[in-house]
Amino acid sequence: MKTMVSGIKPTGQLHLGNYLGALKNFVTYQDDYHMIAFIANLHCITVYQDPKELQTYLKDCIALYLACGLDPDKATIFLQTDVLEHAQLGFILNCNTYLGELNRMTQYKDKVAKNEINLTGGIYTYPTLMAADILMYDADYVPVGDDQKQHVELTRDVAIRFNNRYGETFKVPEPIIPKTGARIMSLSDPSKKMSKSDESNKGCIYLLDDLKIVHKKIMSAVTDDKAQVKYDVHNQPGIANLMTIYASLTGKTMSEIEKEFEGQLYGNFKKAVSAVVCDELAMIQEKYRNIVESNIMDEVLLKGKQFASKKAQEKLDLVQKKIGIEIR
Ligand code: ATP
Ligand code: LTN
Repeated sequence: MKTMVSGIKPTGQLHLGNYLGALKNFVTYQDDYHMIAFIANLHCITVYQDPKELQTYLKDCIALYLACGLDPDKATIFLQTDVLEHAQLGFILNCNTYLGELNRMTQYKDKVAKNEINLTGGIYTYPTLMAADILMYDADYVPVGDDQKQHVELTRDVAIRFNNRYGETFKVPEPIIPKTGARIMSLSDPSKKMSKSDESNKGCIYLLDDLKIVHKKIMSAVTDDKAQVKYDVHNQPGIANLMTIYASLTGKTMSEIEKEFEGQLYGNFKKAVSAVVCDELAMIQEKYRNIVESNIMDEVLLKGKQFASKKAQEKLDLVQKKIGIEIR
């Protein structure tokens, strides 16, 4: 069985973009692949997090993994910090990555370009820790949203370089980007991706949002004055985004959706989008409540930690032997 590895940062409440771009696909893949899905709680502190809020986000994130359908009997679910080898392999990979490569990472470059203050060393070396997460488990594939593609490409380069230097050690992984839903945009500004750090809150649908609020957010999503439900990302980005959400949840194609809403007002289309989103979230939220009550999260994380730790210890040991830092 081929292996997939992916993680989500608990930097806030998970949103529809995380679900459609990543989590929903993890659930689909868990039947045919060994899905290793972890919570990237080290990556999340590369930007300051309020410790109390972080606790809430962490617990919600684990519960949402399960509520969205990840099954601990099929997938391996764990906390990144429960497997100490990630940070150590991250450092080793740092030593095999060039500054020029890290300087080219758009996530870091964007922050520099926006003149964000107090950028940390953690942000800069974020991609090498991510490479460690992936290479540790010999992942064949890495299912992620569009924004993470560049990090997976760097992971490939670092793996190839390491293998050339020290002999075959790492499997070279491939990113898997969903055809629909890889970049869900903000409802209030369709030029920006839907993000946990959305300041206005209006553009982002959180998986645990009250459904009345979800409906409101969708009904007030920014559109245009063209009065046609047509998939045209450049000229009608707001409508294209709503169509993407609708397509991801119904499995319909863009031309089927165009036909379905031909000649109809945007209000009708938005109501239909809201209905499918609310149905999906109602299901997730009900499961979420049951999971929180049942208290199974500790058990799930322990099982995941045990499995992942064994693999990680073996891999780190092999790596350290190859580079000669262990006394044998
Ligand atoms: P933020 O939402 O704060 O910008 P992030 O997207 O950078 O956070 P994560 O929450 O760790 O980071 O992302 C988890 C997964 O969700 C990744 O695979 C990412 O590509 C995907 N993802 C995040 N936002 C979107 C989006 N708007 N559309 C599609 N996929 C997304
Ligand atoms: N960088 C990712 C989160 C992440 C990840 C990973 C994804 C950390 N490690 C390994 C896939 C594989 C993000 O910001 N979304």
